[in-house]
Amino acid sequence: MKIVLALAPVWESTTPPLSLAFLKSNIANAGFDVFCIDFSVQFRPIMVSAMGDVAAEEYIASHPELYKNWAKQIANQNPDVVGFSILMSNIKNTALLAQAVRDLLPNVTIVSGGPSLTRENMKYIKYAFRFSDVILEGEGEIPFAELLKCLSAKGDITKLKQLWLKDEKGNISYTGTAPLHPIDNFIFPDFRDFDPNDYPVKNKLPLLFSRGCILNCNYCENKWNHLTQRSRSGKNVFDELKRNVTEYGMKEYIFNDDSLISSKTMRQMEDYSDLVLAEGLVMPWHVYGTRVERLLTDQFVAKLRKTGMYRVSLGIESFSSKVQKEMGKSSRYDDADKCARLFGGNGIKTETWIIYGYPTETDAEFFETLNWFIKNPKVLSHVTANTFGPNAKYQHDKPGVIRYLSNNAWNWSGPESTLEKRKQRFLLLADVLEDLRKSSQGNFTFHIGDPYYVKYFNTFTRQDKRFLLDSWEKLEGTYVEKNAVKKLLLNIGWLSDKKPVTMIDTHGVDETDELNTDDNLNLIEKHEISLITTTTIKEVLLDTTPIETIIETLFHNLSRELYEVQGLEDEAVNQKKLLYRAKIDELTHLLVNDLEARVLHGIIYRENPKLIIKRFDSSEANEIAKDIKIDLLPKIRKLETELIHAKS
Ligand code: B12
Ligand code: SF4
Repeated sequence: MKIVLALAPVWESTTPPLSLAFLKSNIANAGFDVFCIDFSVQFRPIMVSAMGDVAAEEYIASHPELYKNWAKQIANQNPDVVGFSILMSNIKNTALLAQAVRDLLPNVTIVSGGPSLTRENMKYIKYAFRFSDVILEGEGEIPFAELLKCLSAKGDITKLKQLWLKDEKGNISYTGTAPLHPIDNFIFPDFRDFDPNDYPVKNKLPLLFSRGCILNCNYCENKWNHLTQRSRSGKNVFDELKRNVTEYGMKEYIFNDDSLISSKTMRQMEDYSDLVLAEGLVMPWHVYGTRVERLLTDQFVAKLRKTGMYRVSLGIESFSSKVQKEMGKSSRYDDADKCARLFGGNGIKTETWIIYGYPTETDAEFFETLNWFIKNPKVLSHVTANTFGPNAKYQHDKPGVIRYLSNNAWNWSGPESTLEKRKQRFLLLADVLEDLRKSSQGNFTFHIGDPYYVKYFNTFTRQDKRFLLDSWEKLEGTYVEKNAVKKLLLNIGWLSDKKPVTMIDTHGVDETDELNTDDNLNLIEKHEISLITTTTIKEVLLDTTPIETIIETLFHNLSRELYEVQGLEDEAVNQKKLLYRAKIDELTHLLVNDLEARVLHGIIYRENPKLIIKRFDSSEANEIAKDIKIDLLPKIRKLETELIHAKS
């Protein structure tokens, strides 16, 4: 049986992907012929110009030649099974690619896996079933091999564990969890299918010392993927290092661990370091992330430095003990301060992540973090600062603490964190980081994202600030416009003011909302939500724009949005969409061309909201008008006068 494993963009492929490499070696070991393709690295040169995930998604969706070409690369291998590795940032592109693969290979079995596909993220699992036959939850090395064996023997896969399956009626069920395997038992990752020349640093490879983390911070999905931290033995990691040097000519590496250093790994890391030093396999290495660990000693860090460690990324997040505690961290101010100094003091470039605007972070607590930066200008070499985003994990662990004020990802409020406060804190933090950068003579850099998710800034000059403030103003304007549209929709009877109304912005919003197109369509049909992005209808409330223009813009956008929220839905959804579009066209036509209907939809609704039950049929509305004895003529005259007045 032939298997192709693929990773679709967008994923910043700074090294070959460990997920595919681990899966390949372990299923090949079970007797299968496997080939890996990293499409995200093929897309890398384009991604840079396409600027990030959303833009990249739009780019790929509008360039079918791209994903059709990727599908051909898969089909050329003539696989029986294709395995896709799914992340939040590539799920939509994977959907396009998978459909193109199915077009070429109708009998292929598609299996999906990856860190997004856990039961807490059912939206992703449902979405992935649009293109997958089987979904595997959790670590794949052993269960994927078992699944392939079962498929090739035409066995009963419902007996296997860790699988999500969909029956003929569309019901989704899980076959159950299985115990985790010791990582030392896995075959070392196989990178032979990846061309080192495709990656930014040619002889750099990823290594993994452990999986998972001992903590359970309330905004981190780590716990949904791994129960706790499991370490490999130092000897096992060292053997892989040696193999990488001899077989791949590796000259640099990164530990891709979630949180490298902890009570679960320190002893093993000592063993590893002793072996590295004894055998002289010293080379530059750095770490994707590690939390603040109280057990750290100067001696331990100095030893790591000797083995080649040159950079560390610390998950400090806040220098306020109270905020750290609320987040679920075990560290406090003193630990964070000590940890940063230990690495910095040993000549290791020390970077940290910072979160501003945590829901309960008070001004005073924010200033504790800010003041640490002001008082310690020389300890860190880099800071990545992000506004807090109340993700699925946070809302699961801390229900009811924050409230979304609209469907815009940035528009939420917590007990101590309002958008206004986040804006102020961003500006203060960005100014301080910019001062540090300027005075550091090249020894300090930063990467800070604003609370509206406009952009990441590596500088914060006057020009950057002006650009940002302008962007914020525009966004706030759009928000006002959207509220105006909402009112217009209410007036024409499209929405009911009895039900909660949510506006969905299909770009740049929490992707999970966007994914569930079926639910969105149902909600729209029940008039609970509206799907709108940008319109220029600020004047609606002021009645200064001709109603025709407003309606045309509005419905044009509405139908376009519905059309664009695509992916590869099944036939039923497509039919529904077509039907819905037809209804919109019908309504647009009525409202634009039929003055009477417009009056009925607009004015009658205002006068007697309860009576407008059906909005698509002007004759029925006429009946209603007769029933309640409304004399239409004066209303029409009034509207005409308004229109003439507006036009003049
Ligand atoms: C290293 C890393 C990076 C590096 C990548 C370097 C590189 N090229 O290797 C860098 C710094 C670039 C990075 C960036 C980002 N990352 Co990152 N990253 C990681 C990290 C720590 C390790 C990835 C890894 O190597 N894992 C080891 C492999 C073996 O594990 P795995 O991928 O989960 O695969 C296993 C299973 O999931 C399963 N599986 C996976 N695929 C498949 C496929 C099939 C068919 C099957 C059956 C099974 C299966 O089997 C595998 C083996 O057991 C993970 C966290 C983690 N521990 O996974 C986050 C993680 C992948 N990153 C994450 C995020 C959010 C990001 C960023 C968006 C962060 C940001 N805000 O900028 C960016 C992405 C930017 C972009 N657009 O690409 C999230 C993804 C969330 C999600 N649900 O999709 C993760 C999970 C961290 C987290 N918990 O939030 N990241
Ligand atoms: S310490 Fe880091 S990796 Fe561990 S749970 Fe917290 S945020 Fe996640």
